[in-house]
Amino acid sequence: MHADPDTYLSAYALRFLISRYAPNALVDIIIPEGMSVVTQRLAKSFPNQEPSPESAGSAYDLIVAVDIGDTELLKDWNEKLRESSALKVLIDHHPIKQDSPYNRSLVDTSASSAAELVYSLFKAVRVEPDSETAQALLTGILFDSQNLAIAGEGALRTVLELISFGAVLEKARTELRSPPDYGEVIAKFKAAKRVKVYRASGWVIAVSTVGSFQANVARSFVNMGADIALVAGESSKETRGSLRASHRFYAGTKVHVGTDIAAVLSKETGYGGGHPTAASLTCGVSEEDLIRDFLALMGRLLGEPPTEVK
Ligand SMILES: [Mn+2]
Repeated sequence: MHADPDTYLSAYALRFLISRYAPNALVDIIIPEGMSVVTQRLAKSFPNQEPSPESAGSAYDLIVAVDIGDTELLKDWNEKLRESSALKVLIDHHPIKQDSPYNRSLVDTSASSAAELVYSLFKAVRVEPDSETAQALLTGILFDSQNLAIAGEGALRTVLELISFGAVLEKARTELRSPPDYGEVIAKFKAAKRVKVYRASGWVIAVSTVGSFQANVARSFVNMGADIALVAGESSKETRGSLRASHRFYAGTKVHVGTDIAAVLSKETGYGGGHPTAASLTCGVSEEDLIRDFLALMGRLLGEPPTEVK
């Protein structure tokens, strides 16, 4: 998993906090698996610095892990973290694992972002963020809270305080907006032109084919109102399929697109799996056969064979 904006900008603000608190400290931000595309763009406004050569390795006195979710995401740092004699602190809003290697932790799963937890540390040690750091934290909060749509009370209170330190809401929104990917736009329209819509037991099923961006296309069909969508694309050696379903579909049918569909359809000739409402698969049959098998499976799972809507 590449570092998302909440992860990176939380670390960015922590560097400021530690530097204020301990002005002689050398602080490195280490990103074990690199940055996501949107984080890379944000890092132009909020730059990282090369890790100091002195501290390459495990010579740190303090290691703070931020917004990691799962220690496996730390890759080779997993081992370094366990072996290090540093004080190890975890700041996260994901649930903590059992055998956690940390000495201290600030974990609050009700927080909608790690950035708001980092801000609570500023308050705890009475350090005021400068306007740039406040902007970084605000941007992290907006990213993880889907522009505040799923923000909790803590995030909303934090946003107002960050604004009082000079953060600008509109600037954060603008920075998070990605320019459209032309290839993706074309893939969506091509697939939309070829889409077939079925109904079974009241649910709306969309299927289509396109050579790339199958996952994005399937998601946009669900955004258009399909309850479940399969988008397939075949190359010379294999056929790939992406599945997306609405939360309402999962809640209403308990059909898990990863285990009940992707894994089942790919069992004989490939591999596949995923989450309850998002999954993908690779298999050895043609895209037409994959779609036919999918519709037959949907008929069994929903108790009624899908009928095409003309
Ligand atoms: Mn986060």
